[in-house]
Amino acid sequence: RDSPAWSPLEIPHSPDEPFADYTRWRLKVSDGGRHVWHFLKTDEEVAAWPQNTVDKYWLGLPTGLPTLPKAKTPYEAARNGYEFYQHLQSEDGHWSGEYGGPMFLLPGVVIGSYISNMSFTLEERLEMIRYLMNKANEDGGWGLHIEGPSSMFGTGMNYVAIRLLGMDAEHPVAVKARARMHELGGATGVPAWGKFWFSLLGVYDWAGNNPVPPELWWWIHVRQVFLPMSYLYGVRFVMPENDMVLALREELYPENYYKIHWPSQRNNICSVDLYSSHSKLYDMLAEVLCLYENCSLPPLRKRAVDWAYQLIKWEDENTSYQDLAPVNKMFNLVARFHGEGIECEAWRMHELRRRDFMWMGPQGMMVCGTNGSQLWDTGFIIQGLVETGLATEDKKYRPSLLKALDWLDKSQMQDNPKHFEKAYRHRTKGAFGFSTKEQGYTVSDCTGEGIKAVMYLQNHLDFTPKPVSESRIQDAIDTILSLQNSDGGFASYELIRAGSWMEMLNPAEVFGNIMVEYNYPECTTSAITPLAIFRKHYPNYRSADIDLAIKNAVKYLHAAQTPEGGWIGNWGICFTYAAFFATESLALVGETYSTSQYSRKACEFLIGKQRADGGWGESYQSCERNEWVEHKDTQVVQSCWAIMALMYAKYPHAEPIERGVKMVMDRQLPDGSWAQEAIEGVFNKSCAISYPNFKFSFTIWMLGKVGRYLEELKSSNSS
Ligand code: LAN
Repeated sequence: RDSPAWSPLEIPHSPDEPFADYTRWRLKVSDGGRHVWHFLKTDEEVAAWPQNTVDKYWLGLPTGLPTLPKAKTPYEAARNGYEFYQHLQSEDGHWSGEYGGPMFLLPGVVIGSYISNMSFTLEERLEMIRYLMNKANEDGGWGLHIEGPSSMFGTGMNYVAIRLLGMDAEHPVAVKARARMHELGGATGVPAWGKFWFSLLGVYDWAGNNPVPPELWWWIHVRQVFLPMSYLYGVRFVMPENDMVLALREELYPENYYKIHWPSQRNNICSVDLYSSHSKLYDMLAEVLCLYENCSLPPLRKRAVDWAYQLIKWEDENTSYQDLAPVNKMFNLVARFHGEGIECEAWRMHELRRRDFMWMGPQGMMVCGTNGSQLWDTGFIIQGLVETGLATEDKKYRPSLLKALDWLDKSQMQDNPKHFEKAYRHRTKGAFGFSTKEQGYTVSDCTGEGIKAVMYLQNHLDFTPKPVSESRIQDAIDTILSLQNSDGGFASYELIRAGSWMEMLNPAEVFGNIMVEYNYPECTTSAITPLAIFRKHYPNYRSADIDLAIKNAVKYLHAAQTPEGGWIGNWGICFTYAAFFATESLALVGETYSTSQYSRKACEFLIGKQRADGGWGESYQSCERNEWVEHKDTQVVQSCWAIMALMYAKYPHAEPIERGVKMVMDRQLPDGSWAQEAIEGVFNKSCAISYPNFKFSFTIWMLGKVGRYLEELKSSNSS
């Protein structure tokens, strides 16, 4: 932070043109799908490492891919889609992609790096600044996510980030952001995680934070984030003061920093930011903990802090220093920096792996929600290709499928975590994670979609080898079964370990439903569909367990359906996403439009939301409010989910489906691709997150299936 690597930069006033030559960026893919963007400095390097289509596409440069003959049928449109999308497959067989959206991740990476004395390259700094300039709202501030209104969390955190990265305080973008921040009341009212980062940096006082209690049994993300927080809070870490820190103390607050009464800031949270306000219970607990903090027993505190440090180390080692997500990663880094300094393995590994989260997009460099969505994107397109028949139609796609199988083979975890039960981890033998094997966390639905893709490739195609043995497939099935909760549903990373009353202790203010695991319709479906496929191919393995698991899961889905006939989506937006999953589960047990009231209600719910242009469109606000909120525009991806849902439900009327299909086909571009529309995903009710590959996987999948569906419908209607 004292080196030239953090010195002030001259920043142009407009972010429209790249700050660092876009023809010099390359995505390096290694180690089972690891993503790192490199900027090539010399012409020799550029000549030796040409830019490929994957680089160009994600950078927003012209790909030069040909114009295709216009599709006349949905199937042709799907084929055109894959003609394009095959070029985005990485050489190791997976599909890579941007995974941005949240606006509190990049500041964590920047502030954490700054504190821990890590630097960025000049080009990374320039393009992160440019990204923030591009993502600033009209009013000068930033939101919780790229489509959200300016909030104190977004504005405060990104203001600090852009300043640390080298923007001058008098740059018009900084001036405008600062004005917005002061209008919002100034940084005293930043939500808890902002208070925490600012305290580490020395621009907020620890006394203005609610105590961070040591280990409580929470949703894994909250647990893993609060773990390093409790360590850092326990030792009251503050980085040494410097000019930047002094300047930020002036800039962040409309009032005099040195006169702020910190203890009364603990529960001061800007109203724009508030999604889940503190419960009385939480506020009371915080008061008690504050009293405890005044008289905490040094030996007890030391034991607690040492134990927290041990758990932090295990988390780092279990995940090759990528950790569960970039939030706990950057806190872990600061904790390790505090514990061991910079001349150590931990610092070096954290520095190296930080880059796995940094992604170059057309508007600059961002930080992704995880180290990528490799498995998730690969799983869906493979299922799409096999189910539609594109996989077998043309021999020319075979290499692409073989490469994907090879990647999936290498991505399955074959062992339990190195530090297992003592680190409170769930089993991982046979599991797939959301991104890469190295990241090392099982997710119920990722294991499901991953093993489904493997079985599709190995058991449904005749030209593929069988690298994933039967016993490895059984391991995956065992992992899935181990994740079912007693009421039949599936959560994300673990079993539900505590009651939802824990939500009363939610301290994060800007998110909802974060304290414990919940059952999710999406995860439940992704878990049971591979069980059903497995049962067909291997009827002798745990078949009674599988039957029961499916039966109980469907019971859970019945109970989770809303009175209107939808399901609330938790990871995608929103009702169309959840319907796509839930109707598939119902179909597994023979529940369709004509046989089941649940399925019929789901269809009627969806049909009721179809728009005049034939498509569907809902806003991310559906997830915040748990009720359907129309988007101003129709969305291709959501339309595909809705049509897929109608097909799973065997919806008997062709006309609405045909209109939806036409809308999706009309939006296909001449090269077979689709343009990026609104953000697709969500988490913790309030934060939207991008899944740009969905516009390929779900269009190709839906269009490739729907032609046959409509034909069958017509022939059965006429007979
Ligand atoms: C993800 C991304 C993938 C997502 C699905 C697989 C889609 C879902 O079906 C299960 C949950 C999971 C794995 C998931 C959980 C929460 C994540 C990791 C994220 C949404 C990506 C980013 C988010 C993470 C928590 C971001 C950091 C924020 C905190 C509140 C700690």
